[in-house]
Amino acid sequence: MGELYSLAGKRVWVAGHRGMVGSAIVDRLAAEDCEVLTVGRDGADLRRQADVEAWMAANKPHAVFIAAARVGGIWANDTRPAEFIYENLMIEANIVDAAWRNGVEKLLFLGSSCIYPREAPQPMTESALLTGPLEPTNQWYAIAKIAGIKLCQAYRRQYGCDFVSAMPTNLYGYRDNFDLTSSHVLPALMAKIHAAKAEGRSSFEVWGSGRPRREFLFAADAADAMVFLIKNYSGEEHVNVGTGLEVTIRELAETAAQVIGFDGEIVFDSSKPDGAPRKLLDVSALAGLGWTAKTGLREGIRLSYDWYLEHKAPR
Ligand code: GFB
Repeated sequence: MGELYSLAGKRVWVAGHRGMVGSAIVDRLAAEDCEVLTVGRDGADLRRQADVEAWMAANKPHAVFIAAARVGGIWANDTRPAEFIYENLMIEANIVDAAWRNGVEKLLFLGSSCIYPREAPQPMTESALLTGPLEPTNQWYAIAKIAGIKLCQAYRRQYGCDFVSAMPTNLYGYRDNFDLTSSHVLPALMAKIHAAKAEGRSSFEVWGSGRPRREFLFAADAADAMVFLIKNYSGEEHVNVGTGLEVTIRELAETAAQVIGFDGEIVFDSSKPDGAPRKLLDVSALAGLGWTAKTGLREGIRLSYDWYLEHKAPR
């Protein structure tokens, strides 16, 4: 089936180009015949409507990826609720509205699998949205991202905008955030295992019980899925983006330790929250469109850890 939308010869803005997903999308777009536009905070504060309107009017992108967001792991989400709901609402509202005003042909909004109810039947289909209470630790971010989906749907209905939404699962990869207070689990484990190994310690700490299950998609694969969707999908409903595979946090820690080459013990810190017990995505809608993930977890951890060693590991 031919592409619904071609990027050839187009100006494509990647909002959030410095982040893990945004930078992966910029890397992936190198294979497309398009002009990639980016803007730093000094050029436009995406939380400020006037900044976004001025930049959009001056640069007139044909297509937009909203990969800009205030993101973080369970601890950051649970302890900084105002930042997570305010900044994400402002960024998405400013960009979606300015995109409409400036005639953007195609926009893809990135959300997260935390938008689904804590007890949603697993694996979670797109139709599970808003069918039950959210996971408390990330309800603020989830509400903002649900609003983003609704923004794209509303502008499609009222103004005919071809704006679509993608809901990726937990992501990891190059240029991830390895700060232990704000990061997601996998980069945190890599940093902690690396430190334990380097310091000759006999154990490393894992938050919670180790029993929650999570799905992990390598960021470069996620970027490929986003480019695939902006070209091949046009519809109101958001699309799940993941691998359809899950592991327990204990299995994840054991795998990361094997890849990194550390055979010490895991110490579980039960004072930290487990968060959602599971949040496995049903990825059959995306598969039906013609895309499936390529990078397995062990290979992705190896690639990510090699990047960490080269760019982030303490010397
Ligand atoms: O990745 P994570 O922070 O976010 O935590 P969520 C996943 C699981 O890993 C939780 C456990 O059960 C954590 O308790 N975990 C174990 C750790 N050790 C660590 C550690 O050292 N650091 C961290 N961060 N976790 C996020 C949402 O939920 O998922 C975000 O809060 C976003 O908004 C993201 O949706 C994709 O998977 O629990």
